[in-house]
Amino acid sequence: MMFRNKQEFKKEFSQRLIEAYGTTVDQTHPTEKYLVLGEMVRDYASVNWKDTKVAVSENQAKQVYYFSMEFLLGRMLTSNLRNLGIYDIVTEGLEELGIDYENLASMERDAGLGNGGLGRLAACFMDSAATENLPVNGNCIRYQCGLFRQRIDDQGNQVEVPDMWMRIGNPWEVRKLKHSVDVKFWGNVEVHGDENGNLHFNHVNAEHILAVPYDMPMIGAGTKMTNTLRLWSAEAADESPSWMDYREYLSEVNQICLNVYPDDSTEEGKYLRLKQQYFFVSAGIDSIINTHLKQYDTLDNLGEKVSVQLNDTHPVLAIPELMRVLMDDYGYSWDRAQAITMSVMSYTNHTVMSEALEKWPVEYVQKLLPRIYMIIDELNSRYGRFLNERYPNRQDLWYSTRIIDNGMIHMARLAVIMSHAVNGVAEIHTGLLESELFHEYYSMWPEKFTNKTNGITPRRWMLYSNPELREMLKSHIGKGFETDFSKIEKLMNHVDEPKLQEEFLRVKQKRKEILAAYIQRSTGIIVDPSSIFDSQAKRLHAYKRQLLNIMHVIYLYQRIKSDRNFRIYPHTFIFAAKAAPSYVFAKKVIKLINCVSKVVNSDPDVNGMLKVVFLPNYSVSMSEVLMNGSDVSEQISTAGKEASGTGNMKFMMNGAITLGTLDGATVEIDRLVGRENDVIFGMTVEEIESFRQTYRAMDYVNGDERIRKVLNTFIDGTWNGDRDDFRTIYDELLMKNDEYFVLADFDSYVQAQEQISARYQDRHAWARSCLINIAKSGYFSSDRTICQYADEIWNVKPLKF
Ligand code: KOT
Repeated sequence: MMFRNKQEFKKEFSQRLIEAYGTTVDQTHPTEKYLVLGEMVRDYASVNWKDTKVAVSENQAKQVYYFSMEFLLGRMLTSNLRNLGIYDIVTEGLEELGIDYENLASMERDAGLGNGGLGRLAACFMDSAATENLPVNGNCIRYQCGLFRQRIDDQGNQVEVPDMWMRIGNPWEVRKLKHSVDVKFWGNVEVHGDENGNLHFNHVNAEHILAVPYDMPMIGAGTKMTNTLRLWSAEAADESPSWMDYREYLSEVNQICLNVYPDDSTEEGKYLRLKQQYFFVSAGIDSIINTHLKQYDTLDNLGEKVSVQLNDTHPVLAIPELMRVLMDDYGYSWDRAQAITMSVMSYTNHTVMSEALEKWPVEYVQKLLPRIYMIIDELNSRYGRFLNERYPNRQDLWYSTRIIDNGMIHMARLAVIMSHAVNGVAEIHTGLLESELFHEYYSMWPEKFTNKTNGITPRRWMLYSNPELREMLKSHIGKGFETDFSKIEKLMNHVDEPKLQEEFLRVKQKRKEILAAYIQRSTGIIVDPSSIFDSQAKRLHAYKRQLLNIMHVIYLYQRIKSDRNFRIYPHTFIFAAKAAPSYVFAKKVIKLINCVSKVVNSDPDVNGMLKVVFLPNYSVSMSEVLMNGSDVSEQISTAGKEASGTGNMKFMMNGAITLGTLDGATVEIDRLVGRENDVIFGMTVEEIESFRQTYRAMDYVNGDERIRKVLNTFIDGTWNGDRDDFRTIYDELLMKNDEYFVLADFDSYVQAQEQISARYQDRHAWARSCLINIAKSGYFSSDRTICQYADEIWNVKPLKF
């Protein structure tokens, strides 16, 4: 039974606890209480979940499937309770039972099924789609361990430890054994011709793996819409392959869903990643087909009733897989199968970095997925014939755009050719796709390309995690913005009110105190909440230039040390970042930040002016405290490299000032808030392009004493007594000529930081800028983004029931 009020909740909760654990309520552990509460909430949502499925089917609504290797959900309890509108009943009920809700909520481990922005975007989209009544389902892997948990050792190194996020159980998922499907690897393909001259393909001697789905409800805010995130788990089939010892088979099966992005530096590791990709894609396509056939009994209308969004290239094998099913299992001709597939598929690109563009060696795909390879090869040949007909004198086009090139399968090329829509994730990024990365395709098919600037769910990222700000806004602009976030712009009418400015500063102070307490709990470092909290939180990557940030810190430290009269406004520099386990340079930068932190924080000469904090184990739930407790948002990537960024939006929505380059969505933030309300520095994309040929990092060392002094500390043992430890960083800047223009932008960055300090000291003007940032953040709600996908790519309408 569904509880309708506090009394019923208390009764059911206590009863369920006793029944589940056979002990008194008092004797149960907080993790047990969390689990039982989570299960109750899931069951509560199940009625809407059922109603959603019925409504979709009765209305013959088009369904969207968001295929993504990552879903960085974070914790779900608070978000689910609030979206369902039962947060007050539950938290008050618990209080009356003498149970602290926050303590219980903190038992939930983040579902860290991903590594960065791309995965968090997928999670924001699920929240927004349900809220906007759009039938959008997720498709991913049920990773037993997330990415990894990050520890920092005594020397400041990142150490990876297992992230056993499901140890206490996952109350949100429901195992759906009846929807299991069979996925085939290895083996070979037998071809038979029939009397009509048609070919039949039979995949034999394969390794069969059972894909079992676990469904999680994706609950809309203030609506009944409850979509499904389907996570696939690999289990052993009842037969092992004839050519494999059954124990070897079991261990192969267990590998598939073990963790996110397994190390791919070895051949074995590469096969495993390819296997993961095909595993969740094949299972996902199979289950789409089964659902569709149950309702329509034909696949002729698949293109009208199903859209698949490919979140970068990791799920692009869905394209040949759908072709395979249509042709081999349901007898469609090549041309029909291709037309249907193209009308179903669309592709989002998230990076222009060449090393991140996926390519698979032909022989890997041939061996692991023999039939899929045949289809890709045929697609490539047909693409060649198409080019020949349409551009007979353009051999060059073939060489630069073919799917199979130099023994490698280019997944992004396959995606662009075979999708009806291709999008980038911010205006500048989409522009670069059109003019650079995909320019040949763009000139052939300009209508395929669209921009969909990213967004973030305002619920998790502000309304639920920053109640102080939410209440302040409510009292000035009314409640409307909670359900229609574009209404937050009403705040523009109030930004000049000194009273509101002061109120905002108090709210920010409160959030900074909460962050300060978090910092002390997780690092032992005591920071001053009246100092400027300047944060850079994102994956560690050379192009994101955490190095530029820490070099500026070193520069400040050196000035303080060398000039007794030098004063700066007290500053706390906060970093949070995970580095890929095999990314040597990124790990060095983490170590450098930690070593600098140790030296600076313990130096009495610094006299309260400077603190450096590295927060270990960056995660969604950490961000919920970090972003709204910050004054300054560091978005300092080399222009042209950050596709969009979404952290920039989270900081902005909570009233932080962006200190950034004109890159990704920061360009759009800057345009919306105006140059008086952010601090922009550094070279633009155009400047970098024209400068690249002649750039000599060494000139900046010779020409700038500040840079010279900072760089020297990388080779003189300043930070930990070891002269060689940070030499790789030194070499990257000088021997390898500073690929990301850190030195070229250094002076401009120092000036930008000086502007921040100056502006911060005019408290009213600062608060006014923060309020304008909040007021203008409506555009960055993922509710807006998801509606644009629905209108402009998927052609799906909200489903009201
Ligand atoms: C990872 C591996 C291969 C290809 C792309 C990625 C990737 C890109 N992972 N995360 N991203 C980020 O995606 C975000 C959401 O669109 C962007 O805001 C951000 O700029 C990307 O770096």
